[in-house]
Amino acid sequence: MVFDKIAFLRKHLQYEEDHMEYEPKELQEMTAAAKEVFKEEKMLIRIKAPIKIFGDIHGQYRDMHQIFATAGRPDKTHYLFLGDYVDRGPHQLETICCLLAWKICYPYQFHMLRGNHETRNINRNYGFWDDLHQRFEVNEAIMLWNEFNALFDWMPVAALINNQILCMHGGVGPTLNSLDQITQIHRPLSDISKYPVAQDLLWADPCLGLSGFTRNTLRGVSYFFGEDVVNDVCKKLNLKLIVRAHQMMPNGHGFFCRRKLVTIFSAPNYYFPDQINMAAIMTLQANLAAGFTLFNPTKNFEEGENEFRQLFNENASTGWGYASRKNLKEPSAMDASTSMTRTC
Ligand SMILES: [Mn+2]
Repeated sequence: MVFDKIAFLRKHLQYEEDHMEYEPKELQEMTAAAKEVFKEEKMLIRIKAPIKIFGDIHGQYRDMHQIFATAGRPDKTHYLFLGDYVDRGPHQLETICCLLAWKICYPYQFHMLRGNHETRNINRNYGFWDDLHQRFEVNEAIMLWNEFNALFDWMPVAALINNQILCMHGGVGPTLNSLDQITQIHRPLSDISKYPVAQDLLWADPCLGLSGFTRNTLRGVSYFFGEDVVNDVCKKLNLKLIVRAHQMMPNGHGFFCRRKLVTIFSAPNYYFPDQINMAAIMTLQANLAAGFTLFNPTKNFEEGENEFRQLFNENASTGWGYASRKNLKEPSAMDASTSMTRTC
């Protein structure tokens, strides 16, 4: 039987439904179809603006749909995703299935890069395996986990927008000297540690106050890189900007190196219950003018209501609404510094 991609996509358009039932066979067929689509692409995909860019999603299915509802459905809008679809969040299988459904149906306007969580060592231990294991018989779970990871081995690791903006999940390492090096990475890429260029694209982090590279002690693999590295890489590869994800940002995005590098993070209220963070996506217009849209978490409606009540009560007592604005968290691009490091 031929995989019915339209029916599979339709299943994921019911936004209010965040738990989906899947047959192992349909997931096997879906991953096989998705793998064929990725095989048609290069390790470095070359795409054009206008485009909207997502950072990490990590199984936050409802939040992802909330962003689509505002930013535009993927059949009407060009998207680039910077990886980390699975692990940690509440609806990992739904998230990766929904994204792959869009990818299969709209391969030329829906672009997905690989994140460090789309690797076996990581998604065995940080949630995706457990999600599969809880839903399926163990033999089916093993088969599906292997199929998904075999598919991840074919995902591209970088994107170049209008020949000027390089996008990846993590960052850059000391062995990256040309874009051809990325294109020449052999696939399927099952052991990322054998390819330093790929490993750094998936794992590296920027670091304030650093010159050059140092071992990435936060991750245990790859490097931290300084602002001088961003300037050098942009010059060497003829780039205007580097766009990456991989680190939680309080306001969903953060600049580094005088806006030559930007971090995007699209999972609001991510993982750390002590800290509320917004999600952001980046919009690049055809002329490469950049903008950011910030999103509150979908699950925080009650907190918003409480804040409103508090504001209203204070208004009633003082008579002036603006006096209480000090209590509201104002989004600001400048305080979303990459010195804020969280592993993602
Ligand atoms: Mn990551």
